[in-house]
Amino acid sequence: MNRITRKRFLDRLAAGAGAAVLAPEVLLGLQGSAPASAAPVVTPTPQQLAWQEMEFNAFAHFTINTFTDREWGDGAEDPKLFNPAAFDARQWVKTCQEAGMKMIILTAKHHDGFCLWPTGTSEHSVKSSPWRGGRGDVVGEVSRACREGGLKLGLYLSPWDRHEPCYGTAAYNRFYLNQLRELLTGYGEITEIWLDGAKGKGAKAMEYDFPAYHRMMRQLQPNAVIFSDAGPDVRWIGNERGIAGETCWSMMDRSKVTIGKADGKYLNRGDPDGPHWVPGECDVSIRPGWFYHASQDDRVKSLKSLLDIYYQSVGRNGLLLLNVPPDRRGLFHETDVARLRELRSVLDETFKTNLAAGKPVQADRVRHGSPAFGPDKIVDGDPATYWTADEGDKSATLEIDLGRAATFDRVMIQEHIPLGQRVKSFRLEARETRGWRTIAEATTIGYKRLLRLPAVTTDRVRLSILDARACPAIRAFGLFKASPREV
Ligand code: FUL
Repeated sequence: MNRITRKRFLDRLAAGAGAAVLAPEVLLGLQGSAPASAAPVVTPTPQQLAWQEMEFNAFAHFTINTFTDREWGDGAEDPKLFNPAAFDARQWVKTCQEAGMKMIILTAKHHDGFCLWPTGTSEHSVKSSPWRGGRGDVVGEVSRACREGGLKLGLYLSPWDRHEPCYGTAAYNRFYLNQLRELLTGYGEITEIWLDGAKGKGAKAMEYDFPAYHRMMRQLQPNAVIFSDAGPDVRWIGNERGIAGETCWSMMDRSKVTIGKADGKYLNRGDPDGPHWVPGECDVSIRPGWFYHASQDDRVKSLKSLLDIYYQSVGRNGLLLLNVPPDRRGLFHETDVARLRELRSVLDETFKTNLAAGKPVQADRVRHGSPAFGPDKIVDGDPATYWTADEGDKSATLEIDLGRAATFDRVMIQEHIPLGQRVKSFRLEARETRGWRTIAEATTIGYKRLLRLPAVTTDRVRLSILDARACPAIRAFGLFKASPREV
């Protein structure tokens, strides 16, 4: 999205989004030209929209475990073990930027309790390590590098803490809040706060005061989105393979989910009737483990595997949070860096040319017959405009005239989600000499749906919305030919 269009888009979102019921007129500033929508549509906040637009972010699992070769530390580790020899947050940021990622989420504290910043709440931190003579601050260096490099910063602060002696008592909630306060006041803007629900079997019982945690987050970082199994802003997708449901709704019923005891299937699909907008985040590691292990240097995910994940996360209405664990030097490993570069260049090549861009489009219905909602809006490259139908229309057909035969094998469709997620099912057809042939049928679209198809050569494509929760609103449509390097 170019800068001006994006700004216009975000301004409109800020003006119109977040309400429970929105008619298309509201967002286009055409109030009064038609009655307001009565559709019970749940919509995102501007923060949730900006979050979803990021599409692809990095997770960085880095702590004492990096030096003990473990996935879960038990909290008894000697802080002196933490000593990255060549720590360079700018190398992380540069790698992420080149990969097209927009944010790094750092494990400020994992389950072992070791803090990557010089906290005043505990001695179990970088302060007690030999790194930078005990004066180092990983959170500080990563936040500075992110700001310099134009990336957003998110923080993971594990509620489960295996080191802190007061864990299991009410005092731990105060301890956790103090840690949160340090992190949310000391490092500038925090865009996402990641609340992991994990806890080992047999661990001490602890009643986390999530409402108090959330209150502090809202107060100190009102623009941050809060992640957990149950949101409130963004939800776990229900597996650690980075894969969203084939059907994936951004809505859910938060009251049906308990953090740490989530029903993975429910989270994976979302809930079309859910009263809350809580889009899915697909977390997965580029290696088998979340933390770096030299023994896994030859098990970095293949390009094919990363592409499969991309199409099943970003391409299924999710955000991809790909973990890239820094090594003992404090750097992203060369193999991971090379793989990310490869992934970016293949995706760029695949999605460089939209064969449908600017082509004539016809629709069997247009809201009020108004050009403001015309079908050309789905191929105009402007994220702020969209085609939509009249109130009560649950199906529609749009036909794209490519002018001459073109070959594609990737399809991209986006709903205009400031108006909520509406489409329940759709079909794609291609015109061939003997008539129309169905080339794909699928369910939800949401923010973005990507389809991989066997190559199709045609001069006309038809998109039929078969069913929707309310009149469909489509922002963008694209046809692409995959890079030959996609395997
Ligand atoms: C899990 C944790 O137990 C893993 O160590 C990792 O942090 C993953 C992202 O979440 O719940």
